[in-house]
Amino acid sequence: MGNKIIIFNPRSANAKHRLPNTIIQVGAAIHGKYDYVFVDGNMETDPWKKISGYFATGEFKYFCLTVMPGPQLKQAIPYAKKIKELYPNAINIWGGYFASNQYKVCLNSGYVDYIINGPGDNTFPKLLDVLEGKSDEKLQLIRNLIFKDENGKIVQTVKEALLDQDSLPPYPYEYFNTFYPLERYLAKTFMGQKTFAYHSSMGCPFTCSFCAVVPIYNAKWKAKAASTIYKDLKYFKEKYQIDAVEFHDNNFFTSRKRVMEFSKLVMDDNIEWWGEGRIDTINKYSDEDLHYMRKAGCRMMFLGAETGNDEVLKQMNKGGTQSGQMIKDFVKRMKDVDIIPELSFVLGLPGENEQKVYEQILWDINFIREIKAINADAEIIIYLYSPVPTEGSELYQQIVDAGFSFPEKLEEWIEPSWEKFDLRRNPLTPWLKPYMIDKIQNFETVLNGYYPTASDFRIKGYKKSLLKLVSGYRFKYGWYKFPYEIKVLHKIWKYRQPEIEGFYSE
Ligand code: B12
Ligand code: SF4
Repeated sequence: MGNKIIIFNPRSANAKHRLPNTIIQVGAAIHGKYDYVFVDGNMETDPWKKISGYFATGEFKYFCLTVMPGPQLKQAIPYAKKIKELYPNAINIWGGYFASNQYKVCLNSGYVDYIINGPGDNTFPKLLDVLEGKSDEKLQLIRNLIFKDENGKIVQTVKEALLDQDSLPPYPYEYFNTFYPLERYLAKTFMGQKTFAYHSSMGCPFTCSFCAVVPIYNAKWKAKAASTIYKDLKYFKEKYQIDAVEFHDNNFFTSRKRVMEFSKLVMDDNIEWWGEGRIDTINKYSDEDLHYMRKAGCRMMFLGAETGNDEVLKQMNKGGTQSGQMIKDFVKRMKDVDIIPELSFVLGLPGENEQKVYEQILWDINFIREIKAINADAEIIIYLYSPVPTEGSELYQQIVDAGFSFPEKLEEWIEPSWEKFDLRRNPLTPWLKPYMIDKIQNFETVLNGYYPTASDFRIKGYKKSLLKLVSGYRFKYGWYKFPYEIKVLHKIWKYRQPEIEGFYSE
C-alpha cells in the first residue's frame, strides 16, 4: 500500500454546488509535501466508484473526510466503513463540525481513526508526519487532535491558538481545477451571474449556548485582512469574471474596520456580496457605514435573530446586547439602507412545561409577523432547535434533564429521523410535540408563500403573484393548518429553502 491521500467532501446538497473551501484548505496544508487527490461528492454521480478506484491502485492509504451533520453523513459513514473493511491498513481521518462535536460516537465506531478537532492547517501535516515515520513527535502533543490511545482511551489534545490567517498557505486553486473545473462552482444566484464562495475568518468571538461553533472555537476569532480578501477576489474576477460573493464565515461582520476597508477596496468592482453577522454588532455601524457598504455591493446579510423574546435570548446566551426591540429597529434601518436582512429564528427551545414551550412558539410566530410588517423584504429562516453538545452549558443541562440523548452508534445518525434532526427540521427533542412542529412548519409554508424568498430568483412575476394570492387569506387570518395548495405550488416550482441547501443557483 502506498501513502497517497484522498481528501473527500461528501455530498452536501443535491445540486448547484459551492466551492468546497474546506477540502481546498485541507489540501493547502499538505500541498507540495504529500501526494493527494480531491474527490468532491457534490460533483460525482458515484463518488464511491472514484474512491474505490483510487484505492484499487494500491497507491492510497489515507481516506480523509470533512463531515458536517446532515446528508454528508450518508456518504461519510458507509464509505469510511467500507474502506476499513476492504483495506484494514487504510487510515480514516475525519474533520469538520460533526466529527469534532460528536467525536466519541465517531471513534467508538471502530473505523474512524483520527479526528481533527478544529483547524487542521498544522494538525493534519503533523499527524501525517508521525504516521509516515517522518517525525517522532508524540501524538498527545499535536494540538487539535482526538484519537484512541493504545489502551483504547480517547485522548483529546490541547487546542491550538488560531493562526494568523494571512500567513496560511495559499489555496491550491489551480490544482483543484485539474479535478473539478472551478468554473462549475461559479453559479448564477440572485446576486450575480457568477457567484464565488469565500471563507475569510475562523471561529466566532461569541458563545451562544445553542451553537456548534462554540465548543470548537471557544469564543476565538481570527480573520484575513481586507487586502487579502480583495486580492483573492480580484484574481477570480480577472480570471473567471465573478460578479458576486458569498462569504461563508461564521461571523463576517465582527470587525467593522475590516468590513469598511473591504468595502472601500471593492467599491468599483461591481461585485455583490452576502455574509453572516450579528444584529448587535452590525447595529453599532452608523447609517453612513451601512449606506457605504450597500454602495460597495453588500446586498444581503444573514443574521441570527433567534427569537424576539428577551428572556429566551438570555437563555440562549447570545452574549451580547440583542433584544426584541433591537431586532425591530434593526430591520427598519436595513429597509432604509436597502440591504436585505435575512433573519434566522430558532424555535422550540425547552421550557418549564409543555404549555410554556408552545406559548413561546406562538409568541415567536407573532413576532415574525411583526418583523414582516416593518420590513416586508426581511427574509425569514426558521430552524427547529437541535441541541449541540456544549457540555457544561446551562442549556445543555436543561436538554439532558428533559430526556434528550444523542445516538450511541455512528450508523444511527443516518437513520431518517436523525438526518432530519441534523437539518434542524424535525428534532427528536422530547419537549417538542408533533402538533408544535406542525404549527411551525405550516406557518413557515404560509409565510414562504406570502413572502417568497428573494434569494430564489425563479419565483417572480406571475408565480410570485399567484403564491401571494393563494397564501394571502391564510396569512391575514392566521389559518396555517394544512397549507397543501401552497405546498403544491412550491413543489411544482421547486422552491428552494436557503436554510438547507444555500441559495438557489444555476
Ligand atoms: C459552505 C457551508 C455549507 C454548504 C456546503 C459546503 C460543502 N462542504 O459542500 C451548504 C450550503 C450545502 C451547507 C449545508 C449545510 N450545513 Co453547512 N456550512 C457551510 C459553512 C458556511 C462554510 C464551510 C466552509 O467552507 N468552511 C471553511 C473551512 C476552511 O473551514 P472548516 O470547514 O472549519 O475547515 C477547517 C477545519 O474544520 C478542519 N477540517 C474540516 N474538515 C476537515 C477534514 C480533514 C480531513 C482535515 C484534516 C481537517 C478538516 O480543517 C479546515 C481548515 O483549517 C459552515 C460554517 C463555517 N463558517 O465553517 C457551515 C456549517 C458547517 N454548516 C452547518 C450545517 C448545520 C449545515 C446543514 C446541516 C444545514 C443547516 N440546517 O444549516 C446543511 C446540510 C449539510 C449537508 N447537506 O450535509 C453548521 C454545522 C453545525 C453543526 N451543528 O455541527 C455550520 C458550522 C454552520 C453553522 N454555524 O451552523 N453548508
Ligand atoms: S454569534 Fe453566531 S456563530 Fe457566533 S456563537 Fe453565536 S450563533 Fe454561533
